[in-house]
Order: sequence, then structure tokens, then C-alpha cells
Amino acid sequence: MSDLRVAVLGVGLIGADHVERITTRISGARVAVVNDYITEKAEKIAAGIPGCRAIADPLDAIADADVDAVVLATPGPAHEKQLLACLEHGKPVMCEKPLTTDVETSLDVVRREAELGRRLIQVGFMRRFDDEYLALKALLDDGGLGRPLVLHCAHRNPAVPHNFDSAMVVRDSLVHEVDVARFLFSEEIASIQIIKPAPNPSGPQGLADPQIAIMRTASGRHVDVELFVHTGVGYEVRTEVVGEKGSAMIGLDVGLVRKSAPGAWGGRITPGFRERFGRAFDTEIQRWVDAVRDGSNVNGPTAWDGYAAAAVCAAGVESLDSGQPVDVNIVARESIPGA
Ligand code: ISE
Repeated sequence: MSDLRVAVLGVGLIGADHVERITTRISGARVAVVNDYITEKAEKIAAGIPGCRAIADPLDAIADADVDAVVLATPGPAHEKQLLACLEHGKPVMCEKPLTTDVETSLDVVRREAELGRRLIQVGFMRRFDDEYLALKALLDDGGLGRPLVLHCAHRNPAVPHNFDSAMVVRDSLVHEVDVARFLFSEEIASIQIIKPAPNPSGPQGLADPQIAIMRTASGRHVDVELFVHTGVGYEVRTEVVGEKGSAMIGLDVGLVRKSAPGAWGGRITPGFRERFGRAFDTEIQRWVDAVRDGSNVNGPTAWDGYAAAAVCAAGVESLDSGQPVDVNIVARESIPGA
């Protein structure tokens, strides 16, 4: 079987990573087309990959006869139109989060895919492919902690770009923890409250950072998340589940622990998401490529997972303003056959 011909749309940070991983580490696929709103950037990348072309219009790239499947790493606001184009052309697509930037359009995408009667959309919640999260999930599913009751998460980034605002902390960062909670507990989130403690004076002016998110699942379990996206320290993503028979924690950064003079000990804090989740991204893309090649198209989070996360984050942004708990408004999954 010949290699899957992939179009990568958006070759900024994560898109450029995907181009590199597909070209150097993923088997069964090659990057056939790249696209970016900065045309020269796409052309430069295409020039370095044998058989790869830059196509200036993202919709032309999706429709191109030499493209079998699409990786969407464009900014969130572009996703709706591009996802619908993928559905129209019957092209499997791996869409970086968010699915779309609001609940209505996310739900519309879920409905349109369901109408087709086959899955074409996978959403890039890469933590579901990380060894530590998988070990934690296996422990929970095997009943190792008895009934899981509480989830504590810390999501700390060293810094964020200048355009990062308080709502992006919810939509861009918390969204991962929302998916982790849904994944680990296998149920939907029913309500969310965002608390804004005194902000870090060394952070960007006007940014509500840190934030504390408190969520309640449909069955009443508790989830809390410390979001702190401008710590100046490193990339710290920790997750602890407390169950009826004990607790388990991942993300401890326990690599090499060194002791040295004068009386100090310690190791290295992971500097960024690439170091922490690079392998998970590789696994995610390899599994997606394999799924597209065997015709199942999706092996991971679906459009529904993207929609459910969008619904929680929309309620989170509402709570960010009011400070009050907000119920998550999510349609019954059974009302969309095939979703
Ligand atoms: C970013 O978009 C990511 O996806 C990172 O994984 C996350 O840690 C960061 O907070 C987000 O801004």
C-alpha cells in the first residue's frame, strides 16, 4: 500500500512539528501538501520535502486530488470551515484542539459528521496517548483505586504569548484537563466554576493567572485544576486521582535526581510541551495514520469529545466573568445517532 498523502494546514508551532514528525518518524505517510496564511513559510517548508507542494488556499489544499487526509493545525477560528470542507470531500482529518471555538459550531460539526454515517474527524487531545496517562487510566479501569472520587490537576506553563487572555487560559489550557477528566472518569462534566485568586504580579498585565477551576461530573465526582500559565519556571502538568482505595499521581518530573554541594538536591523541570508530550504526539499521529490507512479513520478522541470539551469551556468562560458555578449545557449524545 502506498504512503498516505497528508496535507498539513497551518505550519506554525505545532503544525511544523507535525510536518517534521510525519516526514521523519511516522511510517506509512508523507507530507504531500502544506499550507499557511504566511505563504512564504509554507513554500519554504515544502521546498525541503521531496514531493511536497505549498498550496495557498486551505480549501484548495483539502480538495486537492493528491491529498488523502488532512492535519489541521490552523488557528481555532478557521477550523469550522475547514472541517466542513474535509467532511464534504470525505477526507479524514486530525484536528488540533479546539474542534471549533464555540459550542454551536462544534455541535454542528458533530451533527454533519454523524449524518455522513462514518467517522472522519479525530481531535488532537494528545494526552490520551501519553504513557503516564494511559497507565493511570488502566489502573482506574482495573479497579486499582476502587471507585475514583476526586481528581486534582496542576497545569503550569513557563510563559504564554502576548495575545493570551484570561479566556484563553480556559479555552486553550484548561481544555486539556477537561478532556483528561472526561477520559479518566468516562463521564461528562456537569458544572464548572472558575475562581480568580490574586494574580501573579510578574505575569502579563490584566491576565487572570493563576485560575482555579472546580468541576463536578455528572455522577457528582470532584475535579479541581490549578491553571498557572506564566510561572517563569517550567512545564509542570500533574494529575492525581484519589479513589476509595488509595491515590495515584503522574507528572512528577522524576528523572535524574542529583545531589550536590552545598547540600542541595534536585532534578530538571520539563521545559515545555514538546519535551513532556513529544512521544504522545508521535503515537497519536502514527495511530491516526494507521487508522486512516485501514479505513477506520479515527483512533482516539472524536468530534464528540471536541464538542463536549467546548461546552465545558464555554461554561468556564461564563464563570470566569461571574465567579459563580455554571451548569454545562450539553445535548444528549443519543439524540445524534452515530455521534
Ligand atoms: C497550549 O495551546 C497547549 O496545548 C499546551 O499543551 C498547554 O499546556 C498550553 O497551556 C496551551 O496554551
